[in-house]
Amino acid sequence: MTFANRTPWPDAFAAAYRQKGYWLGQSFAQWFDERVARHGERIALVQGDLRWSYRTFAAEAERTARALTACGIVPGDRVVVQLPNCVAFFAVTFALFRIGALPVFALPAHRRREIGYFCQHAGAVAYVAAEQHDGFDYRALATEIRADAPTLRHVLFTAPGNTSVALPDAMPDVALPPGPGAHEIAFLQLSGGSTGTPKLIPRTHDDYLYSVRESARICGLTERSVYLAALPAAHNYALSSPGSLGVFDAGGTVVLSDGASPDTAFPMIERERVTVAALVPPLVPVWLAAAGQRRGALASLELVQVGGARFDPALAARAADGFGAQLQQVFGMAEGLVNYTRLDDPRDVVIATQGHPISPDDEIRIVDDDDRPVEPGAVGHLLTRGPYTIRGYYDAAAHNARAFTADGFYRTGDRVRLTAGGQLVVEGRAKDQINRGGEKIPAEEIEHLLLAHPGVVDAALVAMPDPYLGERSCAYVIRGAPAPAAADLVRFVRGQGVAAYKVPDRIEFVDAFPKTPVGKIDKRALRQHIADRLAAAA
Ligand code: OOB
Repeated sequence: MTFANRTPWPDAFAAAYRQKGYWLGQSFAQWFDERVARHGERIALVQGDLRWSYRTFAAEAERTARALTACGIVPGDRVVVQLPNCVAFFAVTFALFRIGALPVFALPAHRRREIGYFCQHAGAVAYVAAEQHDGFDYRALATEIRADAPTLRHVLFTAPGNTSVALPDAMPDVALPPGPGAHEIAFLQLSGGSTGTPKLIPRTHDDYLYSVRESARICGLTERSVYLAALPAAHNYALSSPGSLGVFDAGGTVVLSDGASPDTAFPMIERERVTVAALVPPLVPVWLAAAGQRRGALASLELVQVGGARFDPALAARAADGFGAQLQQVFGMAEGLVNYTRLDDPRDVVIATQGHPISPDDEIRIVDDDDRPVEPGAVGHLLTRGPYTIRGYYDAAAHNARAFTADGFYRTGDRVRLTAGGQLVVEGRAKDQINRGGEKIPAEEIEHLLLAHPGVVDAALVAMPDPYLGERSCAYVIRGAPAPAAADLVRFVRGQGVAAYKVPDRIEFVDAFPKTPVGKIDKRALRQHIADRLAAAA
């Protein structure tokens, strides 16, 4: 099957990646069958008191694949999957892999605007969600998006408990299609984004499985590994770095948690003897404080990963000592490139760097504003190309021309430097995005929403420092008449149906914006302005 909307690797690169054994020509379904044959009776998934062996998992995925096929889902179809951390998420995902249909991995926090956009942009034929989760009614959301998503034929909900998707029983003679080729797109991941509309990331079976296998190896996973999935399971970090898929690669166990607070997570760690947990930086001080009070709760932990946002070295030093487990930093992106500190790296490397790439064939360039390499050790823009980094977003030709160099390097938008030892250190960001404790807010998307308000003349969203989340969002607004109050604008943005984490944390009214010499809004000056105000108030 060919996709007009993807940018494949050039033939010479693809051939080299195969020849070097990175791309094995194996689809997710074939890889999974191997795991099931090898680890059949081991426990793959734990959700509360429910335990699925690899064999049960495979049977559930197969049953779901037949039911989805009976519904008319065929290879190449896109299906928006928005589920909390539950076994149904894995049954549906692996059912779609088996069919060769493409999950579009939404996050539970996404709302009408995001989900509606994914359905339209991907031309999705189905949307799968839990009826209710975390006090939110996804049935109402489904009704709203249906009106504007002409391709959407099916809305499917999980049964109570989220252990399966409520589907009609398939006719016993429903035959499954032969399954996709390894070079085809397996799913669409979401980009954190910096533009007005989110971008979809096409990942192939070949490229993703390479990153999964290597991640599992780098993180030392074995069939003894017990991984706590406390961050959203569909996010690239929790899915593949090494995440649930890395655990399945090794034949270990994934323990599904409905949240990452110590109250929820610690009892599970204790009960299931969890060995690996993945955190974002804001959770670290909270976990350290709770660990101090509940000695022994984390005794089984061997590896604590921290990634997704800037991790303060002083906090990293506390984490290296405070968990009684090995610390690992993870600097990755859904577009591909993932860096890890290694388990045998010296302590200073683990504390003060974000590690080095998975693959010897991950190409790294650190450049100035004119794409010229910076001096060794200097800070510059990170560009990358390699065996699991995409060459283009899904159906986004104009954006791709900006987001990739002519020779196929992805412009990550991150500002980094390379240490003498070969590790990357993230120093900042050039992309117009706020990283709110690991959750990414594209500034332009929210500015666009603010500008839709009749009382807003202009708007600029910037990051403001926050002791807990690292960054929160502050919207600078020039008002017209009638002048809205800050609370009106917050309500207005929320009312347009965006994820709560994207709603501005603070609104500042000004008469004019500082401008750069070329006449653009000077966001650096705005960030400095709000940082100074917060410091003065503290
Ligand atoms: C992960 O993936 P995304 O796609 O949500 O976000 C990627 C961006 C990076 O470009 C960078 O700006 C930021 O998130 N980031 C970090 C970081 N890890 C990610 N910034 C500073 N320090 C870090 N350690 O966030 C993601 C994907 C796979 C594994 C881990 C994280």
